[in-house]
Amino acid sequence: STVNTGAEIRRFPDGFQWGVATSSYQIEGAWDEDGKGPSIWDTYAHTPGNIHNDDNGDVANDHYHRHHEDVDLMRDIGATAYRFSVAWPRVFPDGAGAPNRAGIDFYDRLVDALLAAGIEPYATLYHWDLPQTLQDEVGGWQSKDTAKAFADYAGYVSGRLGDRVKHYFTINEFASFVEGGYQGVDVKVGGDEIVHLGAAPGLRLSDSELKQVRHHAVLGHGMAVQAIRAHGPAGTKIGFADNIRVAVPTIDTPDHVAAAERATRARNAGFMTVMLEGRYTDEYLAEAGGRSPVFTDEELGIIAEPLDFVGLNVYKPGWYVEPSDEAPGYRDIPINASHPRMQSSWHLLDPEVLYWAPRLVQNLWNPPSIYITENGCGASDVMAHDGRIYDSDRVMFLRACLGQLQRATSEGVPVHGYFLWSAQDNFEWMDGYGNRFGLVYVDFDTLERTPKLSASWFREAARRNAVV
Ligand code: GBH
Repeated sequence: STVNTGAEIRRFPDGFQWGVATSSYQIEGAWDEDGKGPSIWDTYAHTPGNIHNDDNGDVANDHYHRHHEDVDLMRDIGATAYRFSVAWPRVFPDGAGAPNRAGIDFYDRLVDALLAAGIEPYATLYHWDLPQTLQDEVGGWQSKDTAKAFADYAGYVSGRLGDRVKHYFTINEFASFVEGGYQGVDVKVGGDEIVHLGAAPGLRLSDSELKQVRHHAVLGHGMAVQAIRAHGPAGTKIGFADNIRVAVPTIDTPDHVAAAERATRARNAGFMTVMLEGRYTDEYLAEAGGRSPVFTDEELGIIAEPLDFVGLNVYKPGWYVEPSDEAPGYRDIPINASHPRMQSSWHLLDPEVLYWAPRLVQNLWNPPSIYITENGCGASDVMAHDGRIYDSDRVMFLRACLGQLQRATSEGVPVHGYFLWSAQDNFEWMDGYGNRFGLVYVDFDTLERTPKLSASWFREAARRNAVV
């Protein structure tokens, strides 16, 4: 008699992509080689005091020179897809003007290597490494000129790679580079000492000014979608990869789920909601004095250019909500101190967010297709036994998260792929090399790569297209 093992029951739909993800600044290194211009992250990380241990991405994983080895590793891990980002200042050293042939040639070689290994390339066009020239000359995303330059660059890349790259994500995590880079937060660290946490370019704009930056970012997204459709071959598929803030209901009943939908729509008003609805909510327009953003109806149309898919970076619940009879129809639930976390200070643990994120997005906006463009966790590693690298917490995390994602697909939510962050340990922004997210361990002295226990788990899950 046959026994239904978990793997037989907990299968994903046929054709589901088992991907891994990285970004240019976090792995490439070669920061000033072959004509690449500096990015705001080069500048930010070269400024003492911004990054843990004053680490930087000058060498990082040296992926620029080791991409063949890295593609082999991805194939060994069983990845069917790879989400990488193109470094804008490699392709346009000054952000605009003449393209740098050697820069685009690198991605050309990478894409060929991926296809030869049977791995589908998915390209992200902006993962935060803005050309420094655009920051210096027009104030980066504070100016509409940056949105225009982004669209020109996106059109050029899709024209050059479009015969082989069929899927593009315009922008990665709007809130992370807009809120982090253009405002940041002051945090109390013991006693009265206050530390400013941020991201490149490290500005401190007002709430009202920030709304204009958000507007230029979503406008840049929409203009890039149009440019890719104009320059790439017919059938090219386009979306964004956003870190949606997910309101998680504590009870799965219609009134609680409706409250979570209202809350999720409201808290994503400056990014996902306007990109998928083509209008700013009245509540959002009234925020911060109501004078910003300044925009036209034509721009709203561009921002809401129809998409082929929505990409969601999902690590943690945004927060929890319950219904309320008073406006806005939901109430935030405080999170108590003993709620479990993963290694990163921000990383609240709730695997169910991999179920709720796509389900709420489907209920609210019903996109044709959804990808989980990032999920994963920072973790320490144990190398104690037989020279092998053990990361049992990551295995726990992945199995639980993918179990919830499988639950969503089994209920008909159209999720067509999952990209694990990350293919390898890499430069984790403000944490430098002090926080490891990889399926593959990287020794940052020798740059030797070694797959972890979690890589064995991923390979088997991908092979069976199921939670194992
Ligand atoms: C993603 O960023 C990035 O796309 C990727 O480059 C990065 O390496 C990866 O995840 C792992 O961190 O409001 O509590 O969420 C996520 C980075 C976004 C995490 C902003 C912290 C702010 C605190 N972050 N977030 S919170």
